[in-house]
Amino acid sequence: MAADGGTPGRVVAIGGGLAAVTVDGQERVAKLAGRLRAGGQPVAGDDVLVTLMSDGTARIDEVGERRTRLVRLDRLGRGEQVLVANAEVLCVVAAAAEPPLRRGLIDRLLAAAWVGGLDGVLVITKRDRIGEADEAPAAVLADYAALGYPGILVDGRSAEGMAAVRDFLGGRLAALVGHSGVGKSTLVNGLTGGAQPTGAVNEVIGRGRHTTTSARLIAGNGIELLDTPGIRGFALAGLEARDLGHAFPDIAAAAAGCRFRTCLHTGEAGCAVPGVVATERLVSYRKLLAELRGESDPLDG
Ligand SMILES: Nc1nc2c(ncn2[C@@H]2O[C@H](COP(=O)(O)OP(=O)(O)OP(=O)(O)O)[C@@H](O)[C@H]2O)c(=O)[nH]1
Ligand SMILES: [Mg+2]
Ligand SMILES: [Zn+2]
Repeated sequence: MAADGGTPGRVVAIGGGLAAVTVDGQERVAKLAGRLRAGGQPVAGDDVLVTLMSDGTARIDEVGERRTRLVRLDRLGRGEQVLVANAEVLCVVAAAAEPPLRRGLIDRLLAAAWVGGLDGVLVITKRDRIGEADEAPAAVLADYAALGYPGILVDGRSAEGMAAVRDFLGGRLAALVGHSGVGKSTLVNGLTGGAQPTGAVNEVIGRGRHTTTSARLIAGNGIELLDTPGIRGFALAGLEARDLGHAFPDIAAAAAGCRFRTCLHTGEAGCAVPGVVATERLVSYRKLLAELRGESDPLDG
């Protein structure tokens, strides 16, 4: 029974067919209206319209238009899966050590940021785990900064590292994304003051797990962040193979020199990209291109 109608709210987490939503600064468990269950389900970060029920719960009736979205191919490889909505920044988190830093996932996620309209940035954690002489993470940061993706290297468990990330994000809503164990939740908890999940969130996504299992919007200390579960594989979605070059700023710039406007930079005559674009970036691009063209399976590695 509806006690109210059309109240604006925000999705904090989704799980088990339910949502935790903030309405007027209060978290509530919400059901999804029937037509939303069929498709177009809300995700963490979504603006929604809810009906408040007399028993203190709510029902989500409408999902607002998304300003940005982080989207990937779903696990069956059939459709798109939106992970979070309305983040301004995609903060790719990688560790300097444990797990080892790999560029492939970084390139993938930065391409997904382009697809979804987010600014891409990079945070490398576990600075304390490498020696002063290890320049590899700094070199990675310099490479991406040159492409227009700023980044920092921090010890995410130190007050200094936390303050650096806070300044770096500058009050923008960031979604933290990366492999499991890189320190996303450590940063989110540290920055927001370690706010414990409310009853509503616990009811929706379950309590007491160390590893993050669902995306979650967390607010505290005057900052809001989207924490996400560790990513194993991330298959790009939401773009055509012919547009992939636009998702790589270095390739997009170099492509102006290609003989053919339709050049896909896979060995065509007169291609200007090899030699200009870093080999590792080209490898990432070609791997993604093969996946988007259905020549390799994005979900088996
Ligand atoms: N030495 C060191 N350890 C860190 C740092 N940041 C995080 N850790 C540790 O790394 C482990 C994993 O951290 P989490 O924050 O849970 O990692 P996560 O990215 O949220 O992992 P998932 O939720 O599984 O995706 C924890 O034991 C943290 O204490 C860091 O900068 N330095
Ligand atoms: Mg986590
Ligand atoms: Zn080319």
